[in-house]
Order: sequence, then structure tokens, then C-alpha cells
Amino acid sequence: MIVVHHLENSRSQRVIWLLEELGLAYQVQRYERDRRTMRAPLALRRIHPLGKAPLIEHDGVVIAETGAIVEYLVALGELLGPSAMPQDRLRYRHFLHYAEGSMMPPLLAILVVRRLGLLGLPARRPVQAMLDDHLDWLESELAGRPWFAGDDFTAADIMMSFPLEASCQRGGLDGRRPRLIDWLARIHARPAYRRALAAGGPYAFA
Ligand SMILES: N[C@@H](CCC(=O)N[C@@H](CS)C(=O)NCC(=O)O)C(=O)O
Repeated sequence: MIVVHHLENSRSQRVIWLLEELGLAYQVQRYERDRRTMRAPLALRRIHPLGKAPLIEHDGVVIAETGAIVEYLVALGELLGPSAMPQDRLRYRHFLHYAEGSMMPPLLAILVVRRLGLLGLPARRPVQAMLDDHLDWLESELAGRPWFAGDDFTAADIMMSFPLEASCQRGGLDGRRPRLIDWLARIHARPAYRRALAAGGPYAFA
């Protein structure tokens, strides 16, 4: 049995969604954020020293880092990898890494700058510009194909869900980028996405 250590309202929602898409059996161990700091509780550090979500446990092994977890589960479930086409495979690998490696840093910067209040004011425009570059590029990527890796929905789309949902919430993503909004509507309509919401508890980004 796979155990998912899931932090409320966080990127770990993606792992529950992936497990639902793959049809693998799992249990959710849900953690609440500290209401003042919004950090994860110390209990997560008993599972992994960094105390970040998501974490999974399987066959006595703890796996951290969403991209690594996604690769592990896709191999286990033998579904939702890229097609055999070399271009799709490259794009799949790119987006699997890009979601956390390139897209999340400006979103985190926006969060920090907002929390700084007036002190953060001078940084608001430059960090928003950094995110806008990503959103413009992603919008153009979806001009030629329905999903991030190619013609088929893959785990790369699941990885991309959190940064794009967070972009709606705090990064100004709206109907001015219609392909991204349409992509979000299509992922949110998937039955496995809906089941994952029920399994993971309230999620403020959907
Ligand atoms: N790149 C890591 C990021 C992990 C991460 O920062 N997780 C957040 C959840 S959104 C967390 O646990 N934050 C609470 C904290 O840092 O205390 C991954 O994708 O697994």
C-alpha cells in the first residue's frame, strides 16, 4: 500500500490525483498547516528531515520531491508516460522538471513579496514580469497541441497543474491567456481530478 503524506492546500494534491488516474491503491495521511506561519507541522519531519510535502512511503521506502514521486508512480502504474515520439518524450521530461525547477520560483517570489507588504512593493513589478514570461510562453506552447507533452494527457500535465493553478490564484492568470484557462478547465473536469479532491480534503486552488 502506498501512503501519501499530504499537506492541505499544497502541491501534494497532484500526487493524490496521479494515484487516482493510475488506479493504484493508496492511503492519505493529511497534515494541516500552522495557521500563523502556514508552514507544515513538525510531524512531517518525522517522515523526512526536510518536512516538506509531498512524501510517499512504499515498501518501506520514503520518496520526496514531487517530480521524483511522479516518475516512480508512473513507472509503477505503467500509465501516463509520454508517447513513443521523440519530441513528446523530450517535452514530457522538460515539463516534469520545469514545473518545480523554473515555474515555481517566481510564484514563490510573488508570495514572499506580498507578505512583505510595503517593503516588497518595489519588487512586485519585476517578479510579476518574470512570471508573465513563463505564462506567455506556456500559452504559446498550447497553440499547437492539447496537452503539454503532445496529443495525449500525461503525468507532465499533472506536474504543471499546481504552478498554473497557483498562477490563477496569485499570478494574474486569467482569460487573457485562453489556452491555459481552457487547459485548466479540461484538467478540472477529469473524473480522477474530482475524486482526488474528495480524497485530499479542501483545496483552495481548484
Ligand atoms: N520542490 C518540492 C517542494 C516541496 C515543498 O516546498 N512543499 C511545500 C508544500 S506546497 C511545503 O511542504 N511547505 C511547507 C513548509 O515548507 O513548511 C516538491 O515539489 O516536492
